[in-house]
Amino acid sequence: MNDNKTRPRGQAWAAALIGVVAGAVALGIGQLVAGLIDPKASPVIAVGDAAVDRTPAALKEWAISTFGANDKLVLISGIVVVLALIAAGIGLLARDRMGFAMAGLAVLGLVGVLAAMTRPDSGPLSVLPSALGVAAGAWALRILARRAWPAVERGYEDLRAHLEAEDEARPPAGDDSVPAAADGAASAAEAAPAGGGGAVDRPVVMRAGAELYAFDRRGLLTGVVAGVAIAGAGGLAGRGLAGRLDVDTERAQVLLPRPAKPATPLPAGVDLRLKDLSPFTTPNRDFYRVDTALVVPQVDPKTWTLKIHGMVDKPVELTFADLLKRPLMEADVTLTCVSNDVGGPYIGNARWLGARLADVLREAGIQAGADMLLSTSSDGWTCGTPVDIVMDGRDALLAIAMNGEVLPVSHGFPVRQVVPGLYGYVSATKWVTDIKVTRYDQDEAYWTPRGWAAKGPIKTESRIDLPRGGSTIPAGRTAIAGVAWAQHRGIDAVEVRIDKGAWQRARLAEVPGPDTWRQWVLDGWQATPGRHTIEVRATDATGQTQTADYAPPAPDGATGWHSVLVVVK
Ligand SMILES: Nc1nc2c(c(=O)[nH]1)N[C@H]1C(S)=C(S)[C@@H](COP(=O)(O)O)O[C@H]1N2
Ligand SMILES: [Mo]
Repeated sequence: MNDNKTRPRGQAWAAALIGVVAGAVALGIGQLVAGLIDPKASPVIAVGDAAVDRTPAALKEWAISTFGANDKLVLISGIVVVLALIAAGIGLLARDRMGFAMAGLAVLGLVGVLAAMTRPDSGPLSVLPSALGVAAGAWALRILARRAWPAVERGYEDLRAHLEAEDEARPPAGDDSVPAAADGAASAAEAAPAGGGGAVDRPVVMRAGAELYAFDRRGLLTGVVAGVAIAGAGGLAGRGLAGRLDVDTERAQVLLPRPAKPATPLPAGVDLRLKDLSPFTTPNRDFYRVDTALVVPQVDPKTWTLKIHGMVDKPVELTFADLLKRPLMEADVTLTCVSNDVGGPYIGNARWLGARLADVLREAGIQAGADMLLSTSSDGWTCGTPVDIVMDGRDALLAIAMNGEVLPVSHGFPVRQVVPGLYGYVSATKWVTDIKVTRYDQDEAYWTPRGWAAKGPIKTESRIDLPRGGSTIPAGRTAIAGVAWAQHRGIDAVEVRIDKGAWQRARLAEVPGPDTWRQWVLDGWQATPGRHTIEVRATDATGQTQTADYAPPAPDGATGWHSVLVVVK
C-alpha cells in the first residue's frame, strides 16, 4: 500500500467509474433520507438553494436571461455535473490513497451538511441526508474498490509471502507460452504476469506489483450495477416519500367563496385576438414563474397561518378559514418581474381573488413611523413593500385564486400577495406566512443586499409580439402588435416606427383599469421586401414617454425601446 511508484496507472476509467457510482449512491441515499425527513434537505437541493441564495444579482440576471424558465434545471444539472467530476476524482484517489478519497468524500458531505443547516427553514434533522448519504457513498467506494482490485485488499505483505511460497513450490520451467492477461483473473494464484516468460523468472516484487493491482473487471461491473441500482432505488423512493407532502389533494378540496366584490366584466375590446399576440388574460399554465425555490413549497392550508406583527397595535394571526370568511374581491392585475429585460417574457396578467391586504393591516393597526411591510414566505424568502402603496386604496390583495382557479402551488398556494404597480420582488410574496410591519431603515428584504433596489415601482414599457423578431414574413399589409404596461398609472398611447421613420400611433385595446397591461396594434404597415427594424414606445397616463436609453434589469428594472428586426420576402 505504500510503494506508489510500482503501481500501474491503468484502469483509470474504472477508478473514475467507481467514484461516480459511489457518488450516485451518496446522492440516492441522501435523497431517500431527505424524502423521509425534509425534501429540501436533499444534498443537491440544499447545495442548489445555498447557491441561489449566494448568487449575485448580475449572475442571477444572466442566468434568467440565458436560461429563462429553465434556470433551475440548469442549476441542478450543473451541480450534478460538477459533483460527478469531483466524484470521478475521488475514485482516482481511491485507487492509490483510500484515505485521501475518504477525506474528499467527507468534505463533500460537509458542504451538503452546511448548506442544509443554513437554510432559513432547516431543522436539526436537515443534516442527515448529506451525512448519511456520504456515509453510504464511502461504504460503496470501499466495496467497489475491493471488487475491482481484489488483491489490493489482501494486502501487499500477504501477497508477497504468498508469491514467495508459490515460487519455492514450483520447479523452474522453460515454458515460453504467453499466459492470459491478468484482466479478470479471479485470484492471484491463477493470474500470471503479462508478457513472455514463466512467472518464476520475474522478481517477486515486480510480480507482487502486478498481482497487487490485478484488475477484476467482472467484480467491478457487478459492483457497479449493484451501486447504480441502490442509487436509483434510493432516489426513486426518496421522490416517492417526498410526494406524500404534496398538497395537490388539499388544493383540490378548497372551495372558492363567491367574491363579495366581483371584478367589473372585462370590456368587449380588451383582447384584439390576433394570432401570436399575448392574450389579455394569461392562462395559468402559461404564466411565467420566478422564485428562488428549487422545490416548490408545499403548504397545507389546514395548518397555514399568516402572522401580522411588528409595528402594530394588535398583532393578528389569520388561518386559511379566517381568510375565506372575509369579504373577498376580484381584480385584474398584471404581474411583472424586475428581471424582465426589454422585450422579455416575465410578465403575465390574471384575475386574482383575495382579501384586501389594507383591511387586514388596518385591523392590526399600523403604528406611526412604519413604512415597510416585510413579508416572508414559508421557505424563508423575504420581500419589502411600501406601507403607503398598500394602504392607498389600490387593489393590494392576499390572493387565494388566479383566473377562477385555486392558486396553483407554483404560484403561491394557499396564499400570496398581489400589489398592482410594483415589481414582483417587492410585492408578490408567494406562500406568504408572515408580515412584519417595520421600517426600511431597520429591515432589509431578500434581494436588497444582493444588488437590487429596496423599492421597485414598475417602469413604463412596451413589447412587440408580432411580427416576431427575426422572422421572415411575406410582403404586403402586415399587423404590428404587442402589449404595453405601466401598472397603476395606465397606458395612454403607444407609437411605432419602422426603419427610424416617423412615429405612428397604434390603436389601443380596451382595459378594465390602470393595473393591467394593454394590447395595441398598428394595422396598416405595407411591408416591402428587405430587412426592416420595428420599434415601439409607450406613454403612460401621467404623460411620461418611455426613455430610449437602455438600462439593464438590475438594480430596479429595464428601460429602453423594444425593437425587432424582420425580413420581408
Ligand atoms: N416566496 C417567494 N415569493 C416570490 C418570489 C420568491 O422568490 N419567493 N419571487 C417574486 C418575484 S421576483 C416575482 S417576479 C413574482 C413572480 O410570481 P409568479 O411566479 O407567480 O409569476 O413572485 C414573487 N414572489
Ligand atoms: Mo421578479
